[in-house]
Amino acid sequence: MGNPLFDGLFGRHRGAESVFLHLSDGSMITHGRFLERTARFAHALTLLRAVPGDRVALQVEKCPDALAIYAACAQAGLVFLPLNTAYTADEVGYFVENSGAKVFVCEGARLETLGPVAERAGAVLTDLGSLAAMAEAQPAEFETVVRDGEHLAAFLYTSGTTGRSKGAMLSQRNLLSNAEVLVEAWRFTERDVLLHALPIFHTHGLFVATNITLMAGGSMIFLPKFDLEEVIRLLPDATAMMGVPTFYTRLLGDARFTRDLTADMRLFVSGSAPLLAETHVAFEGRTGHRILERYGMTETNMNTSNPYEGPRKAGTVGRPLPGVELKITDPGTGAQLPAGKIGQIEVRGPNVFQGYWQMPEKTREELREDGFFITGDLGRVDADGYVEIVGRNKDLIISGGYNIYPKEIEGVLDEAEGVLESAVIGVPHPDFGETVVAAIVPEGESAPDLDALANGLEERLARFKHPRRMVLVEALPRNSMGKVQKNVLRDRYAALFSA
Ligand code: MCA
Ligand code: AMP
Repeated sequence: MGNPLFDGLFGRHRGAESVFLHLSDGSMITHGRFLERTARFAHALTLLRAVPGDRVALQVEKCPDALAIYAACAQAGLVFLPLNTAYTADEVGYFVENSGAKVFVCEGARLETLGPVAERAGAVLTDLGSLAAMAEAQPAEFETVVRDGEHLAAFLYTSGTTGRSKGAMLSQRNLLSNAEVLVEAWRFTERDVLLHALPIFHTHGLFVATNITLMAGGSMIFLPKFDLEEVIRLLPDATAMMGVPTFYTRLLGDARFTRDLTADMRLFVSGSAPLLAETHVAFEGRTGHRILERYGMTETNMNTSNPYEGPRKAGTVGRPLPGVELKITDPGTGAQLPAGKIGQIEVRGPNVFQGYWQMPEKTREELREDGFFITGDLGRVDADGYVEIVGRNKDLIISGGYNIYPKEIEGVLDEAEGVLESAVIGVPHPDFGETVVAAIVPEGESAPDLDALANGLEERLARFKHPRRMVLVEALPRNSMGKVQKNVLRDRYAALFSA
């Protein structure tokens, strides 16, 4: 009995003197040092009385210690809960409380604001600086807590089309199986240098990018965020990059992004949002590289991928990964549809999560008894077995790779003074792919003050969720059943941000 996730990520490169992280200031951290840091944090969390199975929530800027805390959770059998740094205290409060987090790690500057949040939730609040200082004084080895594949390793919250966010419970086996498959599928080795510019509070930057690199014993150029100048400066030192489509359209917008600059790269991966076929084509024209597009979700990690060898088809997300079953079903009846027909995408495999934390009903709605998970995405499978995502059966906006649920924003707007009701939609945006527009129906004769309305969102919602435009309308378009016709609004405002 060991600890499958921890052993899988560190087993082959324990103590290695090879570099794991190249940091922007030119310094480096080896695999061996990273493992020591991990052990020290595992001790520190244990000193804070976190015991196996407890949740550890973390809302800090991207840094090596945040990764070490993730690894420490795996080693100490704790459940890691990373939170977007853009979330307001209101938003964070829900996650910490709902998860029953034992420890909550935040930035020093937010200690005061988050104090009441942690207190309400009954979590031990510490700032990263204090935790790091505590860790520093601990031994560099920690006796790895024994776990099996079914034990939980992480909670990631994902909003819903109705109601509050749900904590997707991911087991050790969910994370490990997907990393193993992807290392193989994308041919990662210890010679790889991954340019890492994604946030590490989501599946893409944490489980896909980091787990794969750790498992392969490779290294990452670890940037605090996507910064075009830095990415262009450092690309020649990298062999691979993972990004959301916005990364690639921004790169294409810069004349310095050329075939020469990317000559030593072997792989560009895109995901989290649809990559336009035209971006795929333009990218190949400019660099000679065909972006490898894959498809995943918080609840499932990665489901499908275009092949490493073989045709990477623009506008598709490739075939199901080894071990993953995928079928297209009728959204009404759940019956499987024949090849070529459009329907909802369902997936099953060792990658599929364990359900939503303390929400058995929500879990039953989306995770069938036979293990198939209803993704809420609409697609079809072509004659070669490639999956094409054609739309969503869920009211969701994906802006720059961040998921935004209209329902959540409408809830806040509808409570505001002077607003009778609202409808939030996503419209095409040249940089973010989609962006948020709110149609507002005033309550009385006089129109609400839109600036005041925008200010009112500040404390409630992370800024990336704020509508980029609010428009006043007399009434919302509705069908004969009284349901708001968002497609009518989307058509009406489709060109608001056209380049
Ligand atoms: C930042 N802002 C945004 C976004 N990001 N607004 C809308 N959508 C966004 N994605 C806002 C900020 O609130 C701020 O607003 C202003 O833009 C500038 O902020 P800054 O941080 O400088 O923005 P940026 O650096 O230009 O960020 C854009 C970005 C970033 C690089 C595209 O959003 C990013 O790294 N996205 C990746 C997200 C990701 O990892 N998704 C994976 C989810 P203001 O000026 O008003 O204050 S995992 C997933 O989906 C599944 C599992 C999968 O398949 O991978
Ligand atoms: P999240 O809930 O953040 O995990 O987002 C998952 C959703 O992102 C999926 O259900 C899809 O709608 C979308 N997504 C992820 N990868 C792709 C892709 N390559 N193309 C289109 N949509 C994608």
